Amino acid sequence: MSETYPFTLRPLPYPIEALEPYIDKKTMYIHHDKLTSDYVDHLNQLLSNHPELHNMTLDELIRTAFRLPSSIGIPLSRSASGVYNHYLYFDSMTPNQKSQGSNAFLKALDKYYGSFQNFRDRFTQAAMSVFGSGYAWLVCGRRGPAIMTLSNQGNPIAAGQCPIMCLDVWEHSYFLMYYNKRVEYIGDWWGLVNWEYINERYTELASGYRRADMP
Ligand code: MN3
Repeated sequence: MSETYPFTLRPLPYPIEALEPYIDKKTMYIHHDKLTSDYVDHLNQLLSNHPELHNMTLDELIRTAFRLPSSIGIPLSRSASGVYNHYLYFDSMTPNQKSQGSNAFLKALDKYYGSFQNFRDRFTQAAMSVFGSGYAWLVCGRRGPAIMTLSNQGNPIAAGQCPIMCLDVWEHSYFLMYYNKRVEYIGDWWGLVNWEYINERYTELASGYRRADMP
């Protein structure tokens, strides 16, 4: 994403109730208008005393944070990733899912996972394996798409990877509707994935394999 300091909360790409009945309006309100907004506010607070970081985008901040003294680097990494991760999570969903179709991304999934179903099973297993809070990620590596998990607000950019999509499995993502049943939330989430957006991201990242400077 191209925004820099001072950051403002990016609106959802669909109406707040649009993902019902799978993700309810109240969950989206707390998740976007409250929690993600808090990450934006905290990031701005941290950056207010660091004018040397004011022209950096979120992914530049994530890449830079680990080189800074830990007193600023750790909270900066958490806040910048907290904003980035949520934007990508929200952008990766749509109330108007189109069929996966036949495109470069699906061909890559077939090549590396054998079939879309096998990819889906592996990604679901990864998301279920996150202990406590965190995310399952699909990243674009030199050899193609790869699944990884990170706890809390970890972001693959810090490890030199390019994120394609992510699934938030913090309990606040699903607890109001699904209680402790993460597997049911993940099952419904597959019906919300925005394959057009994911395919565009993958195609852009895979062509030239540049470091992520999106979304
Ligand atoms: Mn969250």
